[in-house]
Amino acid sequence: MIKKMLRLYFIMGSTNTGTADPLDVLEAALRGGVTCFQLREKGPGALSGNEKQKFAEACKKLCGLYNVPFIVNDDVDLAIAVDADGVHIGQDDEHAKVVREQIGTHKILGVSTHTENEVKEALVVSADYIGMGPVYATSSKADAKPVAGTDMIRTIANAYPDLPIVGIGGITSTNFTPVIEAGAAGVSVISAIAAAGNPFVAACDFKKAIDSILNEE
Ligand code: TZP
Ligand code: MG
Repeated sequence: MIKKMLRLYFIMGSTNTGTADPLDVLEAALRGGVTCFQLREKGPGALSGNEKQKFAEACKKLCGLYNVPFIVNDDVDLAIAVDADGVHIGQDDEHAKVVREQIGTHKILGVSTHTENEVKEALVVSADYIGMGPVYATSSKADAKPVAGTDMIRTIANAYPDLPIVGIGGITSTNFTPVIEAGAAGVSVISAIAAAGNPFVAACDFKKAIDSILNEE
């Protein structure tokens, strides 16, 4: 189930969509077939407080209409307040063990990892999936780690064949194949959809391409 959810994992905040309305972009992405959504509200101009919560509620509602899981990045309190389907955290956020205790076992927990040790720690707290990257260069994350390619994804996928892995960082509909071939269950993208001229077409084309590689609908 989780592996299928990771297939085309769209990440967005209100500052990632240029002049387009972020809720319109999210709706277009959902219509186009994204399989999971993460609200990642950060950086200059990001919403906070009540505005952020209202935006999260609107995103969650849209995701619900398309039966797509709604995940919140970093902000565990917000995830609990809006009853999100899950939380995604990085290595610099609250420790995964604490987050798992806060959200319980019914919400999805995703953890960004870069080394085998980080993966092992994520497994101890029963992370439902791990993110790995940046696979390629990205301009969507100011403090992104050096480009990692697909080697670590391959290593981890071989060592833990059942672990759902999603690749991230600079991934597009024309360069994602090596990520899937390395053993990732899917790819997560910000700009390939959020900054596309037509996010609906971008999501549709991307989804078709991934489904054709994974040989199922
Ligand atoms: N973590 C590693 S790279 C990245 C995050 C959140 C940004 C991915 O954005 P894009 O536009 O798909 O490269
Ligand atoms: Mg984080």
